[in-house]
Amino acid sequence: MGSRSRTEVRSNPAASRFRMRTVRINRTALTRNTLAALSGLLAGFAALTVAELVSAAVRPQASPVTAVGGAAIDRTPTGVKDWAIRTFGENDKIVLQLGIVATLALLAVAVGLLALRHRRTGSAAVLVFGAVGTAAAVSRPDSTGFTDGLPSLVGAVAGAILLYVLVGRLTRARTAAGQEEESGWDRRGFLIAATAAAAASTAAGAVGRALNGRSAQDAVASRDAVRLPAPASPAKPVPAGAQPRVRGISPFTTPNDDFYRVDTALVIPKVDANTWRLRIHGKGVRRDLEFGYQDLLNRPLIQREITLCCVSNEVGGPYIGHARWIGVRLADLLKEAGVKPPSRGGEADQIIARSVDGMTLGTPVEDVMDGRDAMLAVGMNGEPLPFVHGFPVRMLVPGLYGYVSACKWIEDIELTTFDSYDAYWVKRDWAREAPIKTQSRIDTPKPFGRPEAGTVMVAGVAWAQHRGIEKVEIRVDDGPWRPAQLADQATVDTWRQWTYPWKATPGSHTLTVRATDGTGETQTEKRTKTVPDGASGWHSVVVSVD
Ligand SMILES: Nc1nc2c(c(=O)[nH]1)N[C@H]1C(S)=C(S)[C@@H](COP(=O)(O)O)O[C@H]1N2
Ligand SMILES: [Mo]
Repeated sequence: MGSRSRTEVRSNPAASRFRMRTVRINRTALTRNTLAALSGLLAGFAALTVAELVSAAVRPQASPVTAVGGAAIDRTPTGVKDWAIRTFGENDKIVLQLGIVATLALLAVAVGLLALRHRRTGSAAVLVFGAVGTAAAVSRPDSTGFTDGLPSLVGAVAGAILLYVLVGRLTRARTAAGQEEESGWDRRGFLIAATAAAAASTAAGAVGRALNGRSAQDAVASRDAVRLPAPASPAKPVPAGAQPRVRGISPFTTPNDDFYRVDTALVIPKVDANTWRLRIHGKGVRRDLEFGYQDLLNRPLIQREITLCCVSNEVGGPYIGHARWIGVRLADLLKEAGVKPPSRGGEADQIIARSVDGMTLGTPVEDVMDGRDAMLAVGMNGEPLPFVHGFPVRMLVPGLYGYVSACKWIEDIELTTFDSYDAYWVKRDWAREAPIKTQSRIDTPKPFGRPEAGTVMVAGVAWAQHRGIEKVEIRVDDGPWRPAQLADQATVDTWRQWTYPWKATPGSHTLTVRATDGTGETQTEKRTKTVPDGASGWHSVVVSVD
């Protein structure tokens, strides 16, 4: 393309020789700094993509972004984590990952600029970051040992070498006196090395991604092959009257795709049901038990309507959902293992459920064995558990917040005591025991809605799992509390919909709701934060009637 001759065009008769030269040196310095920054980015990219490739040989979870991200989640102060869940909701992990990538990019640029000045120090810095990734990966709770450190380690070595080579092309052109010569650096060599590195990294990343994806395929195939047996104990049919026909009210059953998700998993665990095992062991266990997935399906299954709720749900918040679950009664398994509840002299008062990603959740043994339908669930709304909701098996205990009961991707049940072990969230300021608080929510009208004067259908949900809902009341502005109309209650473990036909008059109005549970206790007006054991207070909505 005749590029030589094109770059030789230099015609700026107005500029003095001197100025020409200063400008060119500055421009060269600028170019070299830019290319050094680019070298840093390329080295970072190479480190991550090589790590991705190596992680395919180890485990996908051992890749540095996942490991560092996981470590960051575990170290995030409870208040910040709770804020992130509330603010970003289901997107909190994407936000975190973008944050990590942006941080890494900034560091990479800094390391590139450093390397231009101190070539070895720059490469050493890459190795230091690699060491951080290695340490994070090896110390993850689900780490399988030192091999988990390999992706970060090998990636960092690749990145360090690449940075050394690239910056070498930029610094070659020093004269003996140490002066920089404008045309001296190895432009061609840099371009070739950089292009080759970018291409090789992209390829490594693509192959790594593909291989990591393949390891999930067995899990996907195992889920596709599941045929859930008919339950030995079917759920009581949900009465038709449980679902008022009001636009804007939450459906009684939450479709799986709309079901809220709260967990710490950056990569959703894809567990192969064919190799999955669950162990039950610990204090007061007379016979250790171990099951495979099919062993569970071969047992008598119970099917139950259960509403699940997160302790991070603020008053009026969205982290609640209802499904029809199918699974094995957990109390039966515990009895088979010889476990007795504390009230009957059992040694253990706490169950620690562990997931394949190292999460621990602590549940009172007493609650699981008091006759309620605590289960190891395998199905949700007629299908095998979706991966995000814990395939192949999760725990559920009606009446308890998810963080003390609903372990997804469960693989181990250990009987222990509350005195001797604190589970993951308990170490992070949340309460040891957390029954669900009585709550109610106005679904429609929406806050700041503009309904027309006349009869407006106010409607929503109320819940007090395992106690049931006895009454829901509505207050308009500072008026008296008036009973809402309750939909049929499916069971005490489910939420209950309600409606209230309101004669709306023009102007701004505040609608407030409160519920009374099956024990006759009315939900408290006192507002509390979600930490440590769930928000309390009344939900209100301000609307402007036209
Ligand atoms: N393995 C694992 N299980 C977990 C969690 C988690 O972070 N990891 N989060 C718990 C919390 S806080 C809640 S509220 C429920 C949410 O279940 P869902 O995502 O299926 O709605 O799962 C629980 N089980
Ligand atoms: Mo939760």
